[in-house]
Amino acid sequence: MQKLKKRSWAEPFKIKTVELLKVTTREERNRALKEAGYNTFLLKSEDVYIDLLTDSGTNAMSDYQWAGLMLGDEAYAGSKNFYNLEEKVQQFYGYKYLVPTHQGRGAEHLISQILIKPGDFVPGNMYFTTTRLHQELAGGTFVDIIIDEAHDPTSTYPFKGNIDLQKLDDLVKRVGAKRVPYVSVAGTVNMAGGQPISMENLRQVRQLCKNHGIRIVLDATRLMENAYFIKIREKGYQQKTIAEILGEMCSYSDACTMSGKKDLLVNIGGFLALREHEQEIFEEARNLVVVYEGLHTYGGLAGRDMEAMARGIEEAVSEDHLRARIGQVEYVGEKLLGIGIPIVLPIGGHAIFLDAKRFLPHLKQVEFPAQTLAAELYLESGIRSMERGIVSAGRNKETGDHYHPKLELVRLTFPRRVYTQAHCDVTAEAVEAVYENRESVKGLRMVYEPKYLRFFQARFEKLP
Ligand code: PM9
Repeated sequence: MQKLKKRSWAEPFKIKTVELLKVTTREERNRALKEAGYNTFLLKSEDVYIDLLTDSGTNAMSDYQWAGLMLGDEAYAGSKNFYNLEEKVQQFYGYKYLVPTHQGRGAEHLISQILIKPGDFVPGNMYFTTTRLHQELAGGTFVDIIIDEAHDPTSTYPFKGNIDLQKLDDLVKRVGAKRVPYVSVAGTVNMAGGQPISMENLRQVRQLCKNHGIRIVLDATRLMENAYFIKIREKGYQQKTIAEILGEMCSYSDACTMSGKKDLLVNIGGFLALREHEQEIFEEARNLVVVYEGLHTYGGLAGRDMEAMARGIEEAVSEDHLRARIGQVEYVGEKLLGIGIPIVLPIGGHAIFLDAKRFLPHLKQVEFPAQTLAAELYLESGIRSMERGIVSAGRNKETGDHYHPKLELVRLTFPRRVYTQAHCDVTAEAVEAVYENRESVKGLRMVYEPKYLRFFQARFEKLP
């Protein structure tokens, strides 16, 4: 008998309730896809079998979180759920001040409006769509200072979310520290493939910023997952708890923006949080939040949403949870690698990223290979994924030209605690089926392009 070598990850939960899925025919999917203009964001959810569009707001809440909903204190002001959330943010992230927002971009809006002046430069470890847009709307210019390895899908460097200190230093020398309001540091880096930043790098960035008097604003959306990667990959962290690693990461920042819809296991919610020395910025943020989101003790959320997020923090910081969450993504990634599918390496935290440039090498980038591949995967199987390439990158605001990102990817994003291993197997088989027919796949042309964040609503037609 063959001996089993590896101990498997497994979910540290059992299933209490289920949501039934609709299985569609190819003909129905073809019709749905045409109606959606070949944009998976425009598909109706009921026409989707396995929904790997995003891990944002699509997580399954626990019975503990659902119970928390019943404890929602829906007072207009001073809800007890706000104070509970504040306490959890202080305890696990170490930020004293909390400003709740309806989701991550609400927090990005506030911090961008407060800190960025027209003409400023905001360096970051690769752009994120909503983050960069808010920086630009405030008059700033985003500058990518991530290490070069992050733009190479074949590099197996374990911390591809790291910042290139030389690039940061060069920028500060070129434009002057006064025109750099903060460095925007994400962990993990979504557009690079869910890649982590190392603690060592973060510490060095902190030192450099300190020397220049520049703030660090963390995008803490998937920081728990980043902390897990540090624990398993970085020397000296194996014996630390996720909470300790998380706390240390945040200690190298001045503030964070958070989309609670990812790490924090909820369907809606976010916040801006600031360290003790940032009282002035906090006062401004809690003044501005009443204009755009809601009173400073709810920020666009119901009391029950804040309670679910507070309880989500407690569950998300569990190592067992993270091992299973990241283990599931790794399971799919290894399966795909085993059948020769080109994916971004190393396997990231929240998603598998198919490398559309290598998957469909006969398509030019302006024929939207990743958009095409996402559409083909849906047609084949009813599995919904997301383009993360030239469409997501948008246009240069000065020249009006498409950005041509090096990474042309399709993201298979795994909601937390939602899909089973059999769903993972079906997904890998569907990707394989598309891969086998890849040579016959034709590209797309864009026929409608909205002004902001075009990937959400753009429409396409098949090229003849
Ligand atoms: N991320 C995602 O699917 C949802 C919207 S974009 C398709 O990955 C980071 C790192 C994110 C993020 C959202 C936001 C914005 C900020 N930072 O969606 O506004 O991944 O809650 O957060 C999405 P909200």
